[in-house]
Amino acid sequence: MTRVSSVRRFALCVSLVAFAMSGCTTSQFPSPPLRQNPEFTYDASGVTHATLSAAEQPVNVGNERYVSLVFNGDYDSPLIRTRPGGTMAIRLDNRMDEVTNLHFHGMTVSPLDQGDNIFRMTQPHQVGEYNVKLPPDHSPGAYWYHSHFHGGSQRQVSAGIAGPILVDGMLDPFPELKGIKEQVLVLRNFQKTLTGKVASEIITSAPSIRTINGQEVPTIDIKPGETQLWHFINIAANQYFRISINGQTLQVLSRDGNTVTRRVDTDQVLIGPSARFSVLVVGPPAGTYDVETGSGNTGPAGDQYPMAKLAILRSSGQQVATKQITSPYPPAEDLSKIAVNKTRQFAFQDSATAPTAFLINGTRFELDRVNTTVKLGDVEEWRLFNPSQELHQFHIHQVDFQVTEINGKPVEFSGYRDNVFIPATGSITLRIPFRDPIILGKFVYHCHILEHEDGGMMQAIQVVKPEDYEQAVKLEPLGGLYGENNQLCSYLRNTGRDPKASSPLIPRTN
Ligand SMILES: [Cu+2]
Repeated sequence: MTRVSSVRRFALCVSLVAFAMSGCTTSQFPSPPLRQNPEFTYDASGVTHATLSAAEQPVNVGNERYVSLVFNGDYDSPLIRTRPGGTMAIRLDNRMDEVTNLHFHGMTVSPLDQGDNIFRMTQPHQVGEYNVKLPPDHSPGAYWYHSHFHGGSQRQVSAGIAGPILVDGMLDPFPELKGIKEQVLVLRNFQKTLTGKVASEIITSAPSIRTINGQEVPTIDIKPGETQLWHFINIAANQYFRISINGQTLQVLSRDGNTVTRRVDTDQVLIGPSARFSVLVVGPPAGTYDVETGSGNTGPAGDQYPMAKLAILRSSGQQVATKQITSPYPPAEDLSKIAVNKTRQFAFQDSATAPTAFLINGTRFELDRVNTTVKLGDVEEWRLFNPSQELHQFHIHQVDFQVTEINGKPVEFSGYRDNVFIPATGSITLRIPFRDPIILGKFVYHCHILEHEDGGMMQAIQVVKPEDYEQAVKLEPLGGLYGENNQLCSYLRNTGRDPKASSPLIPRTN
C-alpha cells in the first residue's frame, strides 16, 4: 500500500509523464565504463577524515542533468573506507535549507554522543561532527551511511544523502583470493520531473530509472576466468533489486557485512532496501552479458517493478586462472542451538483506515518513548508478523541477527544479516545477540522501506546494563535511560512540529 496524497498524485502524474517522454534513453548512449566512487580512506593511525557537504545543486544523473540534494556536488556519493579498530571522523556540512543527520547502517558501533546517534540533528547551514569508532573485532564488509531524519529520510536518501562504506579485511581469511579486483556497485533509483529535477520523493508505484554508481547501464570489464569481488550496496529508499548475470553463478561471500559461514552459490541475489551482498564473479567466455534486475512485486497491495538492464559485463582479453576459495570460512555461532533469554512479538502492519499509517504493534513511532528495553548480554528471539498485503523490510541498528524461520519453516544457518523482508501475510523469526557492550544506549528498529519508516513504522530500543534494567523500564515513557541524547524530540517540540506527522519539514512541490 502506497500513501498517495493529492500532492503525491500530482507528482506521480508528472513522474509518469516524464518517464513516458524519456523513452529508452539508454539505447541512445554508448555504455560508459563503470565509474569508481570518489573515496576517503584512513591514515596511518586508522582515522578516516571525511567532509560530506550536503547541498541542493545540479548534478549528472544517468545521462542527464538534474537538481538534487547531494553530497560533495555529485549524485554518486563518496566511498568512506575504514578498517576494524579504525575511526570515521566525519564533518557533516549541512548546506541545505533543512535538517539532516547521519546513520552508519549495519555497523556495530556506539549509538551515543558523536557516534551512530540518529537522535542527533544537524540544523540547516550548520556542521555536525561524527566520531565513529569501530571496535578491533568489527566485521569487515560493505556498509553505508545515510540520512535518518525521521519524516524526511525517504526524500533525502532518494535525492542523494546516502553513500557507501567499506570496512577493509573481508578477504583476509582467504589469502588465495589476495589481489583480486573489487568493484563497489552502489544501487539506486530515481524519478524525474518535467521541471528538470530529481523527484523529491520516490513514488513507489511509479516506474523509476535504476542506476549503478549513478550511471545508467555502465560497462564492467573482466577477463575470461578472472575472479572479481563485487560489493552490491542497495542505498535506494524503497527499491528491491533481484540481480542476475545471464544465468552465471554468483558466489555469495558476505551479506550485510557478515561473511557467510559456508559456500553459498546462487544464480540471483535479492537485494532489499539497505541490504549489501558481496559476491564473487568469474569472467565468462569472451563476450558481453547483461547484468539485470528482474521484475517483481512487493505483494498484492505493494509495488510492481519491471525488469531492467543495469549494466553490461564485458569479458575480454587473455584467459586467466580462476581463483577459488580453499581456506575454511570463518565460523560464527549458530544461535538456533542455544536457549534464548527472552521472546518478543512484533506486528508490522499498514493501517486499514485513511490516512494510511505504518504501525508496529498498533502504534506509530512515538518520539521520546522507548518501546523495548533489553539487558546487555541477552540473546532474544523476535517473531515478526506481517498481516499486511505487502512486504516490510525489517532492520535493527547496532546489531546483526540470525534468521531462524521464514513463514514457520526453519532456515539453515549461513551467517548473520541486518535486514530481512517479512513476506506479505507472513512471518519471520530472528535471534538477536545483544552482547557487545559497545551497543549500550538507545537506537531504533524499523521498516527499511523508507516511505514506511517515515510513515511511522519504527520503534526505539534501549540496551542497558542488567543492573539498570528495572529503572530503565520505568523510564520507557519518558525516553528511557538515554533520554538526554534525544535532540530529535526537543528540535521538533521547539519548532512546534507535530511529532506524529510524517510530512517533510519543508514541503517541496517537485
Ligand atoms: Cu514497510
